[in-house]
Amino acid sequence: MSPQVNENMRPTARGVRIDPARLRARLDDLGEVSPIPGGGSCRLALTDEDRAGRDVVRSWMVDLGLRVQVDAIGNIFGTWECAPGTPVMTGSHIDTVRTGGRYDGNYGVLAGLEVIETLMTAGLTPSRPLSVAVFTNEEGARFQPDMLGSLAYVGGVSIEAALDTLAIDGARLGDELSRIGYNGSAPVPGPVPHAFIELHIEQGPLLEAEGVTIGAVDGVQGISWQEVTITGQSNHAGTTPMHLRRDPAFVAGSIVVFLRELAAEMGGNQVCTVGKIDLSPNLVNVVPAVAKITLDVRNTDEELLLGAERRISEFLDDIALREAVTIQSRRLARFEPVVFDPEVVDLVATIAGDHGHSVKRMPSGAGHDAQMLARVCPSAMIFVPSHLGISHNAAEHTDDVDLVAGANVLLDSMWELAQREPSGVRP
Ligand code: HGY
Ligand code: MN
Ligand code: MN
Repeated sequence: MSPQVNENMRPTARGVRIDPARLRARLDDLGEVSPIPGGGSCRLALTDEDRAGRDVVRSWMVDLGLRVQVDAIGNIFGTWECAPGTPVMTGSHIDTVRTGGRYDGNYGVLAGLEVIETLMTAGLTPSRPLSVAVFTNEEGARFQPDMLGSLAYVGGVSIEAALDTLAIDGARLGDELSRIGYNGSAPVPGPVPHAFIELHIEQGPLLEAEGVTIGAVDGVQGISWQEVTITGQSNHAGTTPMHLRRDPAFVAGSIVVFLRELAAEMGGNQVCTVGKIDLSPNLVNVVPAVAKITLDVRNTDEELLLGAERRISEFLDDIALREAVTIQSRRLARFEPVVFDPEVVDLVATIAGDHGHSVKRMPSGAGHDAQMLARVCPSAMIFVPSHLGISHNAAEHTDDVDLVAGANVLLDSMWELAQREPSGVRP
């Protein structure tokens, strides 16, 4: 379809549509970088696998003639300098969890490149530059907190502190950046974009269950991550009477059960997860000495999230006494709920409707880089359905028709945002 242009209107992107095969091909090519069985990928942040993914995406940016910059925390930016002014930015991440799917993060980055290539091919020039970002360590699986690259980009953490962050495997973030060659020179914090919009799979079941194609995401729930270290007494599994044990594994298991029961009692959007349990010495016939577990606690309401944190802290104090163990807690991440710019959310919903799609306004259960950019510029997100809500799993899937629908909504959203005057930076 050719762009709908008439003599007294600037050509708009409406009617221009992305190339589904080209987007599909890039998703599959990137998905094949460090593949895991089932169609996913494993590219933990700043590993050799992440470097390989970065190199591929950067080469696509260069092929498109974009200005490619890497900043001091390894964020990569490909900018189409087609017009003067501050860019409209899109993007996401390409680092994955160990069991990453093909679309989490990758889709938002590659759809951004697809939007630019579509406009270039159609001979349409937006009113502002368009930029695609690849943010470092969005997942937070190897280095905590998550969204560390975009957090540093908006000045939410100093570059010095970010570079000194230690991985779960002990590596220092700054050393890993240098090792993989992505310790860039562009400044952190970085320049404030005109607006930011991120396209992402929902990673939850709602859109598919309700038969809705596009999510106009109006915010992100609050996130509280902590590492809890439980120290008891290592002992012989056969000779130590039960009443004499100081067993960290039992305490860890009790915390898992408590979190499940707390979430059930609170209901609503409350979610609690123990995703990582490490026992030492981790042997069949030894009562452990130490258990280390991670707690991931989230809610869309800050007061409820604070209440959940208080309940957990009280439980830890109580069980430490009961079981004669010591418990230390280390905060890994804490982000309050974020509300996206209503005008940008409205734009997404309007454009999706113009494209003939059903739309649902909804918060995001997952954290995203957009929640950091929302601190400095008008930001929002576009969701497409995840099959059965599965994500952080190689079985993650979104139908091509939905991937294409989301990318076309991104295209028109970026085009329109480029036309708009800058609004005040969010308070
Ligand atoms: O944990 C999250 O919500 C995101 O995937 N980093
Ligand atoms: Mn993601
Ligand atoms: Mn993720």
